[in-house]
Amino acid sequence: MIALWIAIGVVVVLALSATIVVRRRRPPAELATRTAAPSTAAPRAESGESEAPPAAAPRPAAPPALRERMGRTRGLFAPLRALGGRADTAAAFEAAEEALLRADVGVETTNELLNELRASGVGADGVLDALADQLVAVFAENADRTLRFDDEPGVVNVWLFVGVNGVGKTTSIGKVALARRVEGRSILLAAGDTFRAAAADQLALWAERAGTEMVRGAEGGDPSSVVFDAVQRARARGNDLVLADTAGRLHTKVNLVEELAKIRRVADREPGRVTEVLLVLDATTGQNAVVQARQFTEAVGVTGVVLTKLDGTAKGGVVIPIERQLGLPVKLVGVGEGPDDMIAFDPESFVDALVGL
Ligand SMILES: Nc1nc2c(ncn2[C@@H]2O[C@H](COP(=O)(O)OP(=O)(O)O)[C@@H](O)[C@H]2O)c(=O)[nH]1
Ligand SMILES: [Mg+2]
Repeated sequence: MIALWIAIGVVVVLALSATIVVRRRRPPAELATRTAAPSTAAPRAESGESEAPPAAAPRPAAPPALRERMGRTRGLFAPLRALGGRADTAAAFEAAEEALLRADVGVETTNELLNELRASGVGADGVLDALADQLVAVFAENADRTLRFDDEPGVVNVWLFVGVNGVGKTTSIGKVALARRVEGRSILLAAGDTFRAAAADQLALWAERAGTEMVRGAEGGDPSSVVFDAVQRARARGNDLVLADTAGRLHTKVNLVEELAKIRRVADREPGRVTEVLLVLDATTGQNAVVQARQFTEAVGVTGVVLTKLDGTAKGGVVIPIERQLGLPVKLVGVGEGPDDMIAFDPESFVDALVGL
């Protein structure tokens, strides 16, 4: 009899907590695009793009929820959450410090955040809430996370994807190409990683998946001329956006930096216009991602970050120093290897997923 009552109790508690979880979930964010000059924008839909009709475009899949994909970072705040108001303030701060460090927020940023929190005089039961507010405030500093797109007629937008080898540049281009096709943009891919033929082959697979054209050069060829040809071709075909892949080797050597600067200059020549330089960073590398972000920001003007592999890592906290120390907005996050595993970075969902209020 007692066992029956316990079973009923467990079912009721589970049902209640499921309702709370469902209620807390926010609608997933779309991949937003900001149009640079809305007042002079030409109507796009009637511009007679040579792409396939909308019916043939890939169908939008529901974006994955960050909370479910955040992997192991999320679990790090469980001990602090479990403390509730029962601990003394010092113990709560200790748990917060441990969670931040293990999430790879980094020593410097962790200390800064906790010092600010201490100065606010918050007690043990308020640490988690105050930390969540503080993190939301960090992200509010870089408020614009939309992907920039210039609607001026005749302009070919170029989004350059830069970053070291293996971080997920090519995969991210594929995912973005699919998402843009879904939005009705007319895209062309540029295989600017000419280091190995396999790099262009990999991009060609994504081009096929996304139903877009791709321009490639010879192995070992000049990446700038590939991007130049892609812009010309895009203009001739009526494509309004070129997604350009680049090689990520030798990032500490001067020649990659020079090469990227040259690609950027060439891509910016009429009718091309570089509207995004997206630095791709691998979340699993933790603090190393911050080092890379610093180097690339100095070398080429980065306009936003794509943080990949947020699934299955405990180092997702690295977005905090990237935003706070470098002032770079994280615009997209990769949460898997599949074509739909890319979502717009939404700070509130991230903080919600992280501290799990
Ligand atoms: N789990 C996971 N794997 C990813 C993600 N993005 C890319 N990858 C994988 O990371 C590896 C390197 O990606 P690639 O695009 O070739 O990197 P690139 O050298 O920068 O172009 C591949 O095996 C991808 O499938 C992601 O968001 N999550
Ligand atoms: Mg690649």
